[in-house]
Amino acid sequence: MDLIFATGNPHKVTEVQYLLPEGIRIRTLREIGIEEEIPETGTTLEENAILKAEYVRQRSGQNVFAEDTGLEVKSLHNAPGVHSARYAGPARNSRANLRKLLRDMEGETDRRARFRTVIALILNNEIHRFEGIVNGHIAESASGSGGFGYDPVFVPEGFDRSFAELGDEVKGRISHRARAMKKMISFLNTLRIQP
Ligand code: ITT
Repeated sequence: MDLIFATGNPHKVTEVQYLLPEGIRIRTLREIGIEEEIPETGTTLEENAILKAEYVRQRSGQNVFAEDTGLEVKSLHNAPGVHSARYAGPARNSRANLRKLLRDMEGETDRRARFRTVIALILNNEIHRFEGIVNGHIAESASGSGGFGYDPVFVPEGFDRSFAELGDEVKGRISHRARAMKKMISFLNTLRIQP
């Protein structure tokens, strides 16, 4: 099965490739000639995931999925959430976002947070949604060089190191994205065994 993954983020592509079983092949936006940035004007992760998938579905006419991810910090009333990419401003600079987050959390003792991913899959014109969540907390400072985005400050539950320190194998097993992807893959597998 061929699916387009509607993302402009190469880190997401790498993580998703790692999780895919043999029978599912993804094609990237670059491969199908979509280079522009897709507008993300929704107010929820779900809306943005659907917007991205719809945009590419309309231009390609093919089956497609997109995902939107947010970091939800309890003491910040679930910010940055849907605004995670632009937390420190429109430049979408990951380092600046991370610095702002650590500043906003200075002196805060409740550091509970979660990553949440919503996938929107458009298959034969029908939309299907899959959610993945990983709970954890925000470290006092950044550490590690793996992953991307907020990974250097996010410590998943059951571990004492950040996603950026834990590396691909752990992230591929327990992350928000891995959990949402596993749900989508199970769904696709149920379609394949139907007569
Ligand atoms: P799309 O083209 O798929 O929209 P994006 O990078 O804009 O790519 P999002 O809007 O979903 O993706 O990302 C929101 C922000 O959250 C962005 O700043 C990312 O760096 C960050 N982020 C997303 N997934 C992450 C992960 O697994 N670990 C750490 N940070 C992540």
